[in-house]
Amino acid sequence: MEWNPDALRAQFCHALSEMYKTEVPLYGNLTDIVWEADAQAVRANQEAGEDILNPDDVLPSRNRVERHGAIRLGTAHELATIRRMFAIMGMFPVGYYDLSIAGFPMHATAFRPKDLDALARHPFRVFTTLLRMDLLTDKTRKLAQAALKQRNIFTDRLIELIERAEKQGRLTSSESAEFITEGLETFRWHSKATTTLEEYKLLKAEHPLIADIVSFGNCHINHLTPRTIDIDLVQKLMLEHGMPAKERIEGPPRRVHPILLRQTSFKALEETVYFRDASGVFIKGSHTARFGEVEQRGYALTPKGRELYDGILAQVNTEAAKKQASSAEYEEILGNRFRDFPDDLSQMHSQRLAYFCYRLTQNGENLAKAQSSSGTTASLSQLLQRGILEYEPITYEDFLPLSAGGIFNSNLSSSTSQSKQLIANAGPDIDSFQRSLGTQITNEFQLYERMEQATLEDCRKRLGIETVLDVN
Ligand code: OOG
Ligand code: NI
Repeated sequence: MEWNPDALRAQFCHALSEMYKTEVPLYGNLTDIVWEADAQAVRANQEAGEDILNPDDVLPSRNRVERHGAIRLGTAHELATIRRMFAIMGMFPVGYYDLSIAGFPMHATAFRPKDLDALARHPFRVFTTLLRMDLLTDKTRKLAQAALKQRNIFTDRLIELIERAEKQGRLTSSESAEFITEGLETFRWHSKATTTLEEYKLLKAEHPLIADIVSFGNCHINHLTPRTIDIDLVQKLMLEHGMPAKERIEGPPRRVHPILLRQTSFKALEETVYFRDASGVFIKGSHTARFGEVEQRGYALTPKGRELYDGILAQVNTEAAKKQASSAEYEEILGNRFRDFPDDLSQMHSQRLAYFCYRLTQNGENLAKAQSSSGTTASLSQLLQRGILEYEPITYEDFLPLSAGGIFNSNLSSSTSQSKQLIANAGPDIDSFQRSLGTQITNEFQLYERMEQATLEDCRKRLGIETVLDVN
């Protein structure tokens, strides 16, 4: 088969998903539940006479295979190498996430395809976290550095294949197959820790995620996330199947016009891990890190829309904390407060809360053919009012791990007070992240903005209009 990065990404994602199913069988059950929920949602839609005859209209093929994963890395070299590995699969760093706001000594980016075509072919993304050595206490940093120095999370053959792909711009089909098998080794679970039980406990006392990053020989995938069109139904089915589901769905409430991201998961499993004791003998212990998650994606918000979202969520959390709300009460507060976020496309468009793709209506197509508007100037609102253009929201392709406004009470209970202080005083450090990465991160807002502008520019050209006014 002809080599192309999109096909390689799709195959890699599939192989990773199959591997994770054998490692965490509950994840396999979760993907079955997602299929069931999506089928039910489509049926319910059809029965309600919603005029959706083709399930693929609601469920484009990309949804059915869509996954995101998450990994946590320890060193700049690991991050830079992962960047090279993902680039071969057409995945690039988009967005910077400062996790110190939630009390984690980590920051992150997401590797994902950037353009609409590639996203439509396969939207695999990996949320990739880097440990921040500057936010560790001296003792923990020394321990972490010593453990990380000894490990190599990439096989030698994978490095050869990466170099080959970089040099030649492609891999043969047998090399691609090897790239997948070798690449999986970076993400595979190992039940033997590389640290002693004593070291593990020290790391864990400072923050459980430090122990998760430092104590193993590679960067095991810690969850995979299929996408659904009805997350409320998935949550219900998870509970019915007796899965250890989280109490409630994170993110915005259910809406007619969904925004950003709603997520739920089953809780991380406690797994047996073998640690060496001081005399080098393996002893039994346990570690809790791996889980399964599900998400429903909505529309990408502009910085203005995001600010509104963050502000409302902050109010929700303050109110819920004051009332010590149960999850049912939280749901109610969420619903009430989110009335301030218009659930109406034309409002979201006119207030510039979300990003949109523009296209010609049938009327617009006719005008384009006739070239009757050639050389004129028109405003965007005129073109919309006259039914020449129409718009459709752009899907949010990024993450919402801990939206700034959503954090009201950082969960630092397991941190020592010195490290707590270090993390609390930290701010984002995108420069250091980019230095470690060895490249610039693409700003996600700019990416959506450019997508929007490109569709408008395409319409303008086809209509032969000179300029389109009042765009923003
Ligand atoms: C962060 C994972 C973030 C999501 O869906 O927001 C993420 C972590 O590694 O703990 O996957
Ligand atoms: Ni996730």
